[in-house]
Amino acid sequence: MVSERAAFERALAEAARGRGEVEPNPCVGAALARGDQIVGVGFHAAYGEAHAEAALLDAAGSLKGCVLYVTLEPCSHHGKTPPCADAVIAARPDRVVVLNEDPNPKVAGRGLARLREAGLETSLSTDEELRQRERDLNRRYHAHRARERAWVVAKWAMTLDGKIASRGGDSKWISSKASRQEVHRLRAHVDAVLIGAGTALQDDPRLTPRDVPIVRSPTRVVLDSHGRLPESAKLLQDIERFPLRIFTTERSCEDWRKRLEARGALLTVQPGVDRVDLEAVLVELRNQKLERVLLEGGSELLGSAFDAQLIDMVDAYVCPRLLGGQDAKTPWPGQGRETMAEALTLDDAQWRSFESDQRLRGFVKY
Ligand code: AOF
Ligand code: ZN
Repeated sequence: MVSERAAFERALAEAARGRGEVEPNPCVGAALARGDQIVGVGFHAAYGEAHAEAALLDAAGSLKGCVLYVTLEPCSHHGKTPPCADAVIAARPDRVVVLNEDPNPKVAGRGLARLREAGLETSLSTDEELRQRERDLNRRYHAHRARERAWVVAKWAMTLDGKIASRGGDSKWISSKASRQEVHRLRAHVDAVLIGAGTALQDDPRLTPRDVPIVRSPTRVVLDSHGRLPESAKLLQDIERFPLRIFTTERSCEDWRKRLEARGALLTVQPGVDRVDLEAVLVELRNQKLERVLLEGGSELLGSAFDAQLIDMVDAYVCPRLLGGQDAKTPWPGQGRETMAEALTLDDAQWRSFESDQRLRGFVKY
């Protein structure tokens, strides 16, 4: 017989494979045991994609005579995917063991209750050490649940001397083709892609995922305090597939708002401010179920997001080019930090290469 410990060791190792790809979702892993063998595993590999149980069940045959071990309670709600509890019930393993309940109020014990009501023998593990390892693995998930705003991934590509655009504002292209392709893949795994109006004017980007499988259709979001985005902007194309939301202030002209709305953009006016308040935007996005946001610049917006401690994860591409110059753009202008003791550090930082570039991905610790 595979021991509970051995099965969960494997399931936890599977769960950890999703780190960096699934946040703010939890890392979840599953293992299927029959007799003295683990006959199947699965994990939640990327935000918006299949949950661990679904990944395992897709690959497994009959579950008769099997025990299913899952690191987190199977979900009971319809999110981006159907409830895992229902899939487990349909597959009918002999027994289900889970490490911890899902703190998501939409689940919170209901997944386990559903399995029991369907007559499946279901239990929570009593191994405190294993249960604690699951909580440690998902401490960012728990912390995120306790707050109100969306999760923010900041992405930028910079030259070896740390510039994200030349002094003339040019940034096409700092990074390699492979890096840019990876960014398109990331756009397909977020709910929203966010930029400032300066970048929208300078680069005229579309912000859509291209030449990659579309898992989600991200909403494009522009912070445009003064109403500068022209009607000719490429962001106004493809608006049915990839919604466009613009946050502005009372300083933008009414006529401009009406014209963009007529083109299908969703306008939100923040009252009583001269500049759009990023934190309020992130709260609003989460209320709209846009949980995972990719912040793509520019320099000013990244800087104020760092100053305001609103960046959760960083994807920084370091590229073998140099631009030089005092006035070239950097990823954190604004106030910054005075001493090394106050410098931000990245947790779980990992390097990966994309052609000639290196990407550093890590979680920002405040
Ligand atoms: C599971 N198995 O592998 C994960 C679960 O946005 P969605 O639809 O992917 O749903 C995310 C929520 O689902 C997340 O907040 C948490 O409650 C649960 N995550 N549940 O049964 C999994 N990743
Ligand atoms: Zn699920």
